[in-house]
Amino acid sequence: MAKLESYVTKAFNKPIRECSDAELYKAILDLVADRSDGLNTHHNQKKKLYYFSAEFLIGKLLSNNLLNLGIYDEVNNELIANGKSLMAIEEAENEPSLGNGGLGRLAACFVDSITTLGINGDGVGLNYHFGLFRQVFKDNNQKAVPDAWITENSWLKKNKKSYEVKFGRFSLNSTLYDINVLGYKHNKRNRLRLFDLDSVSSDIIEEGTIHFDKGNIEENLTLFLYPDDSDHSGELLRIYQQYFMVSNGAQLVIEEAIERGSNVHDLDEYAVIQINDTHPALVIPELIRLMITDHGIKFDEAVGIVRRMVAYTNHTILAEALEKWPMSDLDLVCPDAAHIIRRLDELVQNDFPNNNAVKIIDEHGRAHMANMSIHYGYSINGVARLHSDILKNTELKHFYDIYPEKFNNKTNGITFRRWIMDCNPELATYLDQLIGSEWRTNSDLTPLLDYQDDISVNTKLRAIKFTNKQRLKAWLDVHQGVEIDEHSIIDIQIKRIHEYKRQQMLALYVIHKYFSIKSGNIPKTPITIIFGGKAASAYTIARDIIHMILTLSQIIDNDPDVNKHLKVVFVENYNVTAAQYLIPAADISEQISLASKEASGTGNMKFMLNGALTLCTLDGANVEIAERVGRENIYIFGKQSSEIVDIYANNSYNAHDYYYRERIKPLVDFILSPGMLYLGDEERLRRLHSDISNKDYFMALIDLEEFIDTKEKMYADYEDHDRWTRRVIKNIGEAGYFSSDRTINEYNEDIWHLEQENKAIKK
Ligand code: 26V
Repeated sequence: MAKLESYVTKAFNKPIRECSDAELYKAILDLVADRSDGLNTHHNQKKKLYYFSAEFLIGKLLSNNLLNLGIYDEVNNELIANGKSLMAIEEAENEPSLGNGGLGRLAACFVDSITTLGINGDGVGLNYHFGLFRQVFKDNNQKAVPDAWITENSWLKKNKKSYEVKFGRFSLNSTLYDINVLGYKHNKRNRLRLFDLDSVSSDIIEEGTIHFDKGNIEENLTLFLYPDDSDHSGELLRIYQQYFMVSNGAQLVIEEAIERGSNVHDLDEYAVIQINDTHPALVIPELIRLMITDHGIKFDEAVGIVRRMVAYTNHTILAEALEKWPMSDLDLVCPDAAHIIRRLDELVQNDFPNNNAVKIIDEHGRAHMANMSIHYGYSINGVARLHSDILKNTELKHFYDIYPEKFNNKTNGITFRRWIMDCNPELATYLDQLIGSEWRTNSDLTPLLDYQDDISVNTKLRAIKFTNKQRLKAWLDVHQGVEIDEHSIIDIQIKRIHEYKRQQMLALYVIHKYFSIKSGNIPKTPITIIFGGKAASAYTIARDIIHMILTLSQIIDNDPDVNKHLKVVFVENYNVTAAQYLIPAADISEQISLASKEASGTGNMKFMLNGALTLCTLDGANVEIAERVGRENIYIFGKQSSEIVDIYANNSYNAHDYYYRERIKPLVDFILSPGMLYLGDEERLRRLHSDISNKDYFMALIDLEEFIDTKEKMYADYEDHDRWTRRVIKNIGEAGYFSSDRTINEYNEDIWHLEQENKAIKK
């Protein structure tokens, strides 16, 4: 039956082949909306999960929704029969700009898995009109411009619900938008609940920038995700956003619980809230406030209820990301919640007198959101085993000493729907042929391990990789006007730009390789090194790193001795869509953070699943990947996390000890070479050179020599194609553990304890 055709006829009254891609996008949107409305929510279940998160980096939804509804092939075939392509149509869809990095993408994988496993659970967040920002490159620099992703035809559906949020000096009424979340071949749906304000206005944004009047809360509240908080008005705006999110969310939780039969005294039997890092931590005092003022519950009872219904996930140990809000700011934005925070702190001080490390409000009058979340939540988890151990033994040791039972680990995962079925259809189909399609529901890829020595499988996997390289090449050409060699080794580092992730270390390797090729060592196979990622606008050194890499890439492009053998690409505006092209094409996955600093990483899992080999430090989930694939199937270098923790504790790192080494100094000094200074911005390059050679807080130089040697070995090993592909097979075969279905199953068993209709995962 021509399913799409009827929607096309209804909307445009013409045949499919005469429609534009934008029109077809609209028609498919209608089709999916109808199908989704036919699915019911879990209205018959008593308890519900609310995943509170400042970010949901969901990516484009068109093909993913078709896939999850099980009608992808049907619609695709109908389009093909009419000379149309789903891939082209998806170009008409803007990627929602509701997230920033790993934490946001994890939240998106989680809502997919929660729904697929048949758990009653919604995501709660904000509807940012212009997202984080769109990254454009100009004069080898990052420029941040508003990302106007919301169009007339989008997945957002206006909901009638609205709540009043009382700030200190004024009140605002919210608007709620929902986005349906469809699980894989499951007959129930959940929703993303995104709060917004009708009064928000783009008119206050300075043309072509992301600057605006930060004091005008009514008009700016949901304009951007993480607006610059380097001044006081910016910091206040962040708190306004957070309080707006949680006050709406808490009112929604209570209202829905009452609808399901709660008398609020038993709220914890009806709802569980997972707070994704500390951005939503204010939900704790807000729930208590609402129970007291709207439902006549006494403070002590309300505290008890909250203590049984809130759980907290920590995603980083970086000090800069541990939120501490001045009480004076909280008094201004949300005085009633601030008052409750003071009472919560008093309770802590009574229970743990003279234990300064666990106070909520410190001696400077700042409220520590993580501390509050640990005291008043019933669970605290890290996101990979190493990270959870560091929390227990180092960063949060004082809390572990008093609440050992609250601490647990939930190693991250990724949804296989998006990260193989959708982005790598050739590989997914080939896996079906080889091992049957059960992996699509149980994430078990171990049957593939039987084929490690099968030459035909080897050959086919390489052919699939080549197809994916061709697809990436075409996409880069269209989107950035960059040409890559589809026969080259594709070596990728994609993630937010941060010194601890050490993009600068990979850039120093590029300089090494440039010298090496200049001196006549021609690589057997050409090499393409691809970077992608945004730098926070106020993070100067991160922007310097982008500038250095773009300038370096230009030098290499301009050098006829080198440009046939080495190419460096910085993908503009890296996002989920870009990742879906990049990851399936990769041979080498760069996971090179300073050990102890990357809580988990999830890109590492996506690359592994798509048949890249990992080059990594023993950090985050790399440790667990290495354990599963075995040391012979992964490339590990660099200092161990325990060594790094000691070096920080003893303050014993001196960049000069490394900078002056014979192999290192020429590489770092190339940043200030005449060629670089000629093409680049002297101020940026000098600042970066000085930072790396004198300070290097995140120790790029400490592991540089080992990194270079390991990379050289890796490129040499690539030449033995059969052996390389054997190891690729081992990596894909062991990736099943990193399915977010496994992660969510663990959250549910250990923390949420909700009904779960679908247990189809293999442990
Ligand atoms: C903190 C801040 C503070 C300053 C303003 C903006 C901002 C934005 C986000 C954050 C929290 C960042 C935490 C985060 O994204 N962690 C990442 O979480 C991933 C999922 O668990 C994990 O794989 C990554 O290793 C970890 O860096």
